[in-house]
Amino acid sequence: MKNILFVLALILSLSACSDTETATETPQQPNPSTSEPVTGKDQKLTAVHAAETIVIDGKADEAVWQKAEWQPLDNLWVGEMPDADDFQGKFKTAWTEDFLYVLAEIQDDTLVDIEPDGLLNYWDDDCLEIFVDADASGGDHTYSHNAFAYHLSLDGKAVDINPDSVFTYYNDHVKQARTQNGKTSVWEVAVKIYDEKYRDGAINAPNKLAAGGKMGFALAYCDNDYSKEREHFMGSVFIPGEDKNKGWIDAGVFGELRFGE
Ligand SMILES: [Ca+2]
Ligand SMILES: [Ca+2]
Ligand SMILES: [Ca+2]
Ligand SMILES: [Ca+2]
Repeated sequence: MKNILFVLALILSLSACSDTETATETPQQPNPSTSEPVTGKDQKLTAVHAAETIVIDGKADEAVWQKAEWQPLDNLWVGEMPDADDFQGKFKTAWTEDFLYVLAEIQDDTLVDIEPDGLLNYWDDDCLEIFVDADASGGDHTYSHNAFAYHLSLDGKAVDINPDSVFTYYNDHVKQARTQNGKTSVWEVAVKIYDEKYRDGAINAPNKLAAGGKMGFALAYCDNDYSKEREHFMGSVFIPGEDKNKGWIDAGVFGELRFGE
């Protein structure tokens, strides 16, 4: 009997030891070095409501632009990370009932417009790209109006792909002006917000925006200086995975933009 009790005591003691080891081997604290950057709709931005008229002239004279905060354009989507002389970008957003407004300040050492046809390889020219998903649905928008990806060219055009897979000017969706001082351009843009009900060639009414509402949104800049194809594509949101050039395909990678007070 003594032997049995001894064996039982030994088993209990070994079992306690084992539990202690397991507990110490399983850290409960998250490891900060493995945390991922904020991505997609986890990126929450707020556009400031503009009480006054915003004059689209490439000058941030309006009071709303003083109130709105700069957001960085610092996520690499294509190419190699540019140094500060090559590219730097930041932006602000505002809204009224009729428009989403974007103010972007871009520093780019060389401005190029090498594609003579504005509807061909337009992403290889320097251009600002505004992504909008009116209902924040996410999902594929490559050949639909589930979301829009407006490429704003240096000469003031706006291009996206229509549902028949044709590169198309949507100049009447966007009012834009760009001022330039040395290597710094300021783009001031008003975007009408259309949703998936938009029909090319028909008369379409843009959405009315309201406080508390939200949309999918991202901004990007295609920077080319000397190459046949663009050298870098820098975006406002982190896109996980190897292929980060997904904005023109998948509205699910956009951030979320709320219409604030
Ligand atoms: Ca202005
Ligand atoms: Ca550059
Ligand atoms: Ca949508
Ligand atoms: Ca450039």
